Amino acid sequence: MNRARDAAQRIESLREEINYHNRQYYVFDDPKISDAAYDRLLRELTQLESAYPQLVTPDSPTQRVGDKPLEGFDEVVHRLPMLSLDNAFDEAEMGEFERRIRDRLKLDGDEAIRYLAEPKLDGLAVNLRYEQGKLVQAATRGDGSRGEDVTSNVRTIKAIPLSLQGDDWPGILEVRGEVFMPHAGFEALNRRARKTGEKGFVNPRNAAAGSLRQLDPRLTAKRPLSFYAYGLGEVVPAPIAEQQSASIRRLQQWGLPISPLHDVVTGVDGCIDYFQRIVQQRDELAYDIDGVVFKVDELELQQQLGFVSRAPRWAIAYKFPAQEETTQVEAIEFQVGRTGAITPVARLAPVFVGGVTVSNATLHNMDEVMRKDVRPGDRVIVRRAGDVIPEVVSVVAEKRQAGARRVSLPTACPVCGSDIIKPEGEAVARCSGGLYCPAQRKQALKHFASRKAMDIEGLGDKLVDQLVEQELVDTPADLFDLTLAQLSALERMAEKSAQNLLQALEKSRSTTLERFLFALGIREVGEATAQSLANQFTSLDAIEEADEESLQETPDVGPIVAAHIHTFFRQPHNREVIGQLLAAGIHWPAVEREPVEDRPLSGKTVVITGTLSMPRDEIKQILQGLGAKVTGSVSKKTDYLLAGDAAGSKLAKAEKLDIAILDEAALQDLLRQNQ
Ligand code: 9MJ
Repeated sequence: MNRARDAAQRIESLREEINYHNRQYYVFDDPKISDAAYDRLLRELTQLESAYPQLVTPDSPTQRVGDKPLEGFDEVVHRLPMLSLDNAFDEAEMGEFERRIRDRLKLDGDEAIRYLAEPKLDGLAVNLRYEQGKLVQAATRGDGSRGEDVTSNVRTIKAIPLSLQGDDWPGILEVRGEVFMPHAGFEALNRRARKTGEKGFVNPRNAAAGSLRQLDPRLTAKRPLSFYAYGLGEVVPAPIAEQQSASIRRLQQWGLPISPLHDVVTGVDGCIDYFQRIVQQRDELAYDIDGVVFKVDELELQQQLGFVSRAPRWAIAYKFPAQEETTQVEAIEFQVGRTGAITPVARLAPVFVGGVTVSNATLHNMDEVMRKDVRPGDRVIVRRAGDVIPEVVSVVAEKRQAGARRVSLPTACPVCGSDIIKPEGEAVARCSGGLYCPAQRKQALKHFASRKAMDIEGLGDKLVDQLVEQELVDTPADLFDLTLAQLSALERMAEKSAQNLLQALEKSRSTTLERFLFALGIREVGEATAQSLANQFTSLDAIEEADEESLQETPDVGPIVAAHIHTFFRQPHNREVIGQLLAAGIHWPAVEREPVEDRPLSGKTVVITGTLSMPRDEIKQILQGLGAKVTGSVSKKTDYLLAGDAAGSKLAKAEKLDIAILDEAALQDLLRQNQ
């Protein structure tokens, strides 16, 4: 008897603890324990509940694993319609939105309107019904009046509380929000799908929709879905607050996650300012958003404004330019990169996507062309997100014309005719022509001249193309033999520009060892590796002569990279070009660094995120000066995350992995201590 009582107590406290950690993770974005420790708690609870099945309750955290499969979804009639949002696509349309509101409310000139602002998630809208604090029903939006009952599936989403926190919630509370799939989960899901030969999902939105409309909740339980609340349906007794902002904050107190990026802004200027801020952060967010939503904050004013057809007059979605569009593939061609990698590229009927006109999209490699089965003439979905290269997402299969033929990998390089080699098990095919291939030569020269390499200002892509095509330049060393007469004779090259270029070449002669190493374009030797090599060996001679074993003593240089470096320096041609470059006067100061171990961040890997007071490149140099290796993404190997303002997914990941977070003040302290 006593034992049962102890079990009941322990079960209760485990549930509280698990729910607390769920809230810390999903609602406050501030996890307090590791995934492993969380799993241990859940396991203990599961074991106790199976020993005492009479103590299982529907809102226990163990009850999220998924019920039995359904035959189909029941229909749910929404007690209050689920509205959609009007859109604005530019500042003028935002201005009109505010004008309409002011006119309708008969506001005079100086009364400012306050708006709740939040990112617009690209997921699936749901209505969650809590009765007496317990989740009793979850429904999709459907047509706004009727949706589908997806309660069993929604119960598996850990971000959604099965019972509300506290005791001051209304007896009936309908919460509206968006179910979405964060990028990391989406990528993992697609990786798994590919491994088992399944198709995977086109984008996180489709993955979220597919997961929620899955008839077997046990499968939904395995899908990494999340949720943010942004509104209310039926509430009895109402109201719970006077402002939209206060309502969602109350939802947060009751354990529902809301967007941490929400804010209250004033007037259309405040809206535009907020929009710009979110645009800046967009690429760093852990999930897709397709715009920003503004809602008149005073609920009293919302009442007065009401709604037209299916959209409230008091809200608007200021949308980003579409990131996905459909267009036609006119041809599939093969490009040759710096290291000879052959990349299939889709030539497209021009289409406006992600804010620019796109007429080429990468297909990455032949495996990808086969997997997506893209053929000339197909209609395809093209995606351009942020600064990323546009890519073909998928083919619109229904629109394929009869007779559309697959392309195959050419056997000879389209530029130089050398054999194309695709090693067994590798996705990438390469032209075997090396620097004999003009395409590789051009790319090698472009890389050599680029900002982070030799930084030869004015030596752009078009100019390199001309120089190679007119056979004025074969190797990087030839650049330094160019004369004013040769340059001035080129197309679109005034004498002044020619002089400027010669000056830029002159300036670039004085460089650093790490830039020079990076500029050589050795496979797999990026900026960070070049820096490590320079630190480790301090002279070019030492690197040239190093065997693979000693190369591998360099931080982050493994056997593959070591082999690439070693092979590079064994090629007589490469040694010759290096000799010519040095003869042309390229030089750098002696690398005299303190022994690696002595600097404050020696051996430490640092990732930078968020907005800082200096350009990233400068901060990177400072960190490297302190001995750190600076990398792009957070992993278990990261020692510190330097987080500026509005840090997003990297910060969340670092916190999850228990990685030490530095702010800019901490960096300044380190610098002061080491002056
Ligand atoms: C999204 N999708 O993030 C609304 N939404 O409000 C936000 N959608 C909405 N609000 C009223 N943040 C209807 C839809």
